[in-house]
Amino acid sequence: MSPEENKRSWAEPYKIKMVEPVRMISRQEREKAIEEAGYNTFLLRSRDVYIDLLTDSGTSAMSDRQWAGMMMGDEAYAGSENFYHLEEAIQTYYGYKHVVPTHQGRGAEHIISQLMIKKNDFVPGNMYFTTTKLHQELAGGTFVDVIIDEAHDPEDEHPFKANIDLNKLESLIKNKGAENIPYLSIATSVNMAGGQPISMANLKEVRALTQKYGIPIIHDMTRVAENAYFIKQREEGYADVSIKDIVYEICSLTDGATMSAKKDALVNIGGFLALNDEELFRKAQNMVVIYEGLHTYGGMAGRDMEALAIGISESVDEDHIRARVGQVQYLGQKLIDAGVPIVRPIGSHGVFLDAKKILPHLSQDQLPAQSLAATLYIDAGVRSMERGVVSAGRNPETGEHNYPALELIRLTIPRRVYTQAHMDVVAESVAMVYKNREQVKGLAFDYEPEYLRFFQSRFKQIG
Ligand code: PLI
Repeated sequence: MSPEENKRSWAEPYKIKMVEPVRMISRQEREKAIEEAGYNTFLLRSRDVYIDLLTDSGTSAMSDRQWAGMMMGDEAYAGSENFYHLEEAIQTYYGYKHVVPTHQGRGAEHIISQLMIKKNDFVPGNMYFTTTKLHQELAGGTFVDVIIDEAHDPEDEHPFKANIDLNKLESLIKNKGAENIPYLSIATSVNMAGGQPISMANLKEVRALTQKYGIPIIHDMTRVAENAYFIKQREEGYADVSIKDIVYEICSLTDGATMSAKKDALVNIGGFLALNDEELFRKAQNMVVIYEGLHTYGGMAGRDMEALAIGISESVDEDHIRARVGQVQYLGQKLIDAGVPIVRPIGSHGVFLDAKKILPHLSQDQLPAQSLAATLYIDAGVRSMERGVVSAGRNPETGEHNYPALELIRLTIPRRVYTQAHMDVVAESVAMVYKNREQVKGLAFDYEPEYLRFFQSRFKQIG
């Protein structure tokens, strides 16, 4: 594209064929709703939400091709035709040899963790993800963060904040012994860092280092196409490489993958574990029948697998990914222009507000991000998600809160769902909340479940 063309306005590469009405309830009703939800946006009813930016997981709009695929569901218990379509799509676009379907990402995380991690193992990774880390811990392992330091600084403009710090990784291997490190857990487009990418150069270096010690790499490929988009934009030598080829190359540098297909792959439900090692695959295939379903459906209906096979091909489409990440950049830039502190650079799947900076009058024990998310909902019915101390949970040994450096709320953009006008409303609402930030009060836990507490905890206002 010429520089002039690049400057011209552009629009979504689709038109809308079906609509789902949304409604804005009154401020008084919103105040009541969030109080009844224990100030936890996960506990709101979706009918009370105007613009739902809780997550991009399973909330995207499927294409007409995907819906047509849904009608081609082969709901046989065993050997569904749709499974073979899915297997072929995964082999074609990602290059992994073997596929174990699961109901969603955490189903795959459960299986790989149980199969590969033994008690007292260490699992290094480029920042934790909630469900991934919990499954590693439940299998007896300890997660160790080996991401570069820049990832923990919301203001640092490093273009590849998901990169692995090779020194941190190698000293872990030397200290703990390669035999106690079952695999390196690498995520593309790191969620908790703000949707930040890993570079191909770093991935290649990491591959060389881990190969030296015989440590395999398991790839959390939930948002791999979005990571590929940033590589194309930012990394030397990739401007003219297709997203499809970049995705394939990333996968080729790893030994297996867990996938929550509810994100990149544009479906409302689904996931898989992909592996190159035949023996490990056989074990995973055997295990999936215990926890998920037969090895040719793994918790998905035939129609879900068909929609997923089609979604995978659409996820690497150049126009799609440009519009998808472009919409996130549009919202992020509006917030930067309004002076709101957000994680920089703007991420791939959402804009992350820096609650520590916005609410300096609250300590991390007063749960600033949780409180900010509740306030934003009250202002305009916009639902976001806490990604701070509540999400980080407790240290399983000491029982103390984990205090992450990043105390954020995430405005997560579903794919192909909202318009630019919705983004404008969100930006106005965030700017309003930012203006009145001194009035935001802290929160304290009222109820706290044992696992993944951010989903179900309830809070009460303090001060
Ligand atoms: O929600 P699942 O079980 O399909 O997938 C778990 C999962 C694994 N890895 C990553 C990077 C994720 O983002 C992820 C789920 N994320 C959610 C639900 C989110 O709101 O970001």
